[in-house]
Order: sequence, then structure tokens, then C-alpha cells
Amino acid sequence: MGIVFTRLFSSLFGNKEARILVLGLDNAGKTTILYRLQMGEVVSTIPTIGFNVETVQYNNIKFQVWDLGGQTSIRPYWRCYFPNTQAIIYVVDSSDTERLVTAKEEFHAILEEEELKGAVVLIFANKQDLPGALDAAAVTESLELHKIKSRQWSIFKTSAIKGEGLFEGLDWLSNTLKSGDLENKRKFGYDI
Ligand SMILES: Nc1nc2c(ncn2[C@@H]2O[C@H](COP(=O)(O)OP(=O)(O)OP(=O)(O)O)[C@@H](O)[C@H]2O)c(=O)[nH]1
Ligand SMILES: [Mg+2]
Repeated sequence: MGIVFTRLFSSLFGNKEARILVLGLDNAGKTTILYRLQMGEVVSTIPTIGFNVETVQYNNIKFQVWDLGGQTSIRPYWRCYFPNTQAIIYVVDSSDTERLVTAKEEFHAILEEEELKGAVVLIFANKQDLPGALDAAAVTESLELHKIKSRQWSIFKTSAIKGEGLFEGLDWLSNTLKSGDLENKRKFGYDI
């Protein structure tokens, strides 16, 4: 009863929370993006060993954003964070064309994960400010995004350094998560 009431109350006042994982190869710009979103600033980063977690309030959603280290030796630990995840933000260094194949393989491995099958996916084609950065269409092709089945996804061009594209992506994410809730409400009478 208490939980149902809290859910109804939350949905009435739009006080939703969402757990988001930020994944991608090392050096893609994940930590820079996290702090750009949270503080509106470019922070100087060092490679993440483990994770950073921050809350970002946007569009009536409290995003709990987990930024995980992307180095090869750390990637196997990503799965420890998978349960209860509503969305993945997958960050790609669009100028690192040599590692796009690896980025694609890691991306599709994530999509195969049972625990993430309900998660919506937002792709950031980051570092658009760098010369030679691939545009969204080329990153879409490189990551073989057309192979994604039964899942909501979208790709945005971003520059974490310039602060471009990030909130457009969060807009898409919040709208997508809210419309998912509406569907649940229609089906079950309240958010699940
Ligand atoms: N030019 C440019 N550089 C960026 C951008 N985003 C991040 N960087 C730089 O890329 C480097 C790596 O950024 P991080 O945010 O630490 O990368 P990460 O994905 O968190 O890396 P790991 O923690 O090792 O997984 C830093 O020097 C950032 O300043 C961008 O949009 N444009
Ligand atoms: Mg990092």
C-alpha cells in the first residue's frame, strides 16, 4: 500500500528517478560528460578506475548517473552494475576510428545482456569538435545500430568539451522514459 501510494504520489508530481549507466571505451569522454551534465563545467579527468556516481536533476527526473571506467581490464566489471538499470548512455569517441570496431563489439555485447534487456539506449557520438570526427550517420553505421531489435534507442552528436548535444540527448531520454511509464500506467494502472 505504502509503495503504491509513493508511486502514485511520485507520478502525480513528476518526481521520477532513473538509474543510468554511462558505458564506452576508455578515453571516450564518459567522465567529462558526467560532470558537464552535473556541474555544467569541463573538469580535468584521469582514467576512471572503478566508477563515479552523481545525481543529475533534469525534466522532472532525478537521474542517478553511474560513470564506469572503460579500460579493457575494467570492462568485465561493468556487469556488476547492470541490475535495475533503466537506460544506458553509450559514449563513442567519434574521432577514434581505429577503435570503432572494438566499440561496436562492446556495444553489442551489452545489448545481449539479459539484465539490460529493458534498458533504453542513448548513444553519444562524442568529440565532434575534433577534426576527422565521424558524423552521426557514420557512427550509426560503424556501430551497426540498425541491428538493434525491440529496444528504443537514439544517437546524438556531442562535444563534452563544448557542451553541445548532451542535454538534447537527456531530453530524448527523459521523454522516452516518461512515455514508457505512460504505457505501464495504461497497462497496470500505475508505474512499475
Ligand atoms: N576534444 C574533445 N575532447 C574530449 C571530449 N570529451 C572528452 N574529451 C577528452 O578526452 C579525454 C578522456 O576523457 P574522459 O572523460 O576521462 O574519458 P572516459 O571515457 O571517462 O575514460 P575512462 O575513465 O578511462 O573510461 C580527456 O582528455 C577529455 O578532456 C570532447 O567532446 N572533445
Ligand atoms: Mg572516466
